[in-house]
Amino acid sequence: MERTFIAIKPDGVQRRLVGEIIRRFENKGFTLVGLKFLKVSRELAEAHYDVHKEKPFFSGLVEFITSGPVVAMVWEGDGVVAAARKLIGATNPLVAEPGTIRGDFGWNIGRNLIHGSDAIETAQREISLWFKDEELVHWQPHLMPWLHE
Ligand code: D4T
Repeated sequence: MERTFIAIKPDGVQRRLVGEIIRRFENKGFTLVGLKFLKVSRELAEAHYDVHKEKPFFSGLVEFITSGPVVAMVWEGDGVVAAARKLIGATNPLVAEPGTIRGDFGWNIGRNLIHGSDAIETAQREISLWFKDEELVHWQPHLMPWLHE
């Protein structure tokens, strides 16, 4: 089953949006298989944003993600990687559609509330970076027949 990595960044936590964001993923029907609340180390932040290490905003990204607690999650379901990106909205909250998380709650690109893996391969890399295998929970959602034929 397809999985994606989602992180509620320090701005999402400070703004008390944890419940609202989790509710949106639950309502959509995806299954939560991993969840932790942590202060991110510089090492983890730099590894997570490795693809951006040459960009001018890299050091600001690392500073910000390590500045406060983060909620790290793994969600599961057919098509979850692309669907999560749709729930999250465009990188710049100013252009993110209303109805998306960034469109409804964000304003500035450096405070865009949430991260979601951008492809299946990225999701696999990010999940193994943030979670050990034994931290992911295999369970049978009893709602499944009502969500998926
Ligand atoms: P993340 O990775 O946080 O889910 O965001 P996106 O996938 O939507 O966008 P991204 O990888 O291009 O950017 C990562 C992160 O960097 C911030 N950022 C981005 C920034 O501060 N200034 C910029 O000019 C860009 C492009 C926002 C998200």
